Amino acid sequence: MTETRITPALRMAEIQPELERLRRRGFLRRALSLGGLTLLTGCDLSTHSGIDAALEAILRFDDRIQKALFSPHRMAETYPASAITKPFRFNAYYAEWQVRPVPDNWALSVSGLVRDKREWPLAALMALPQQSQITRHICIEGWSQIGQWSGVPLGVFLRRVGADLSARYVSFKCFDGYSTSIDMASALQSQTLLALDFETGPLTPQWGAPLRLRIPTKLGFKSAKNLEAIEVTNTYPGGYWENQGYDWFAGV
Ligand SMILES: Nc1nc2c(c(=O)[nH]1)N[C@H]1C(S)=C(S)[C@@H](COP(=O)(O)O)O[C@H]1N2
Ligand SMILES: [Mo]
Repeated sequence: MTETRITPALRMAEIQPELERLRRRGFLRRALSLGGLTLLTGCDLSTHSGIDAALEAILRFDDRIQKALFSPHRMAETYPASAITKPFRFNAYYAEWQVRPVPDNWALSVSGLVRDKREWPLAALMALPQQSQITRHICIEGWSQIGQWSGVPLGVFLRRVGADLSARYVSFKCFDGYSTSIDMASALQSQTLLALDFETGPLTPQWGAPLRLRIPTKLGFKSAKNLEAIEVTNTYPGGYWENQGYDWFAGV
C-alpha cells in the first residue's frame, strides 16, 4: 500500500497563506476555521478515514473559494512507477453502464470560441506533443488509486485550435452520455491532459478510449472518459454530476 501523507489537491501547508489572505478580506467567513483545516494537513490516504477526511475538506470549500485558491502553478503530486495501483479499478456514472466500443470513424469535434473548428481524428491527436504523468485519481465515493496516463496537454491543444483563452469554460461531452466542464485556468494547468494512453498502451474502452480528460488537480468525476466533443464557451455548461449538486470546481 502506498504511503501518501497529503492529497495532490490538498496541500494545506501550501494553501494556508492564501487562505489566511482570503480570510483577512472577509472571504472565508462561511468556510471551515483555519484550526479545522490544520487538522487535515496530515491526511493519510492509505486509510479510508484519511481519504474521507481529504474529500470532506475539498467539499467544504464552496466553488468560489476553490476557484480563489486555485493556482495554475501548483502541481498535483506525482509518483514513481512502483506506486501504480494494480489492478486499476474503473468507474462509471450508473451501475448498469456498459463498456462502449469506440464509434466507427471516431473524431473529436471542437466548437465554440475557437478559430479552427476542424474535427480531430485520432492520428492527428497522436501527432501533437505528448506528456506522461503518474498521479492520484481521487473518486468522490471515497476511494483513490495511482495511475499513469499520457497524452496531449489540453493547453497545447487549445492553443493549437486557436481557442479564446480568456473564455470562462471548457466543456466536454462523452459518447456514453456523460459530460463535465472546467474553468479555463484549470484547463491550461500543465498537468491537465487529453489522455490517449493508460499505463503503457492506448486507452481501452473501459478506461475511456480513445480519448479522455485526465485532470489530477480535481476529483475523479471531472476526468471525463470516452470524449467526443470539446466546446469553449462563456455560458456555464454544467455536467452530469454537477447538475445533480456536486461541486463544480471540485479541487484546488
Ligand atoms: N464518460 C465518462 N467519464 C467518466 C465517468 C463516466 O461514467 N463516464 N465517470 C467518472 C468518475 S465518477 C470517475 S471516478 C472516473 C473513473 O475513471 P476510471 O474508470 O479510469 O477509474 O471517471 C470519470 N469519468
Ligand atoms: Mo468518481
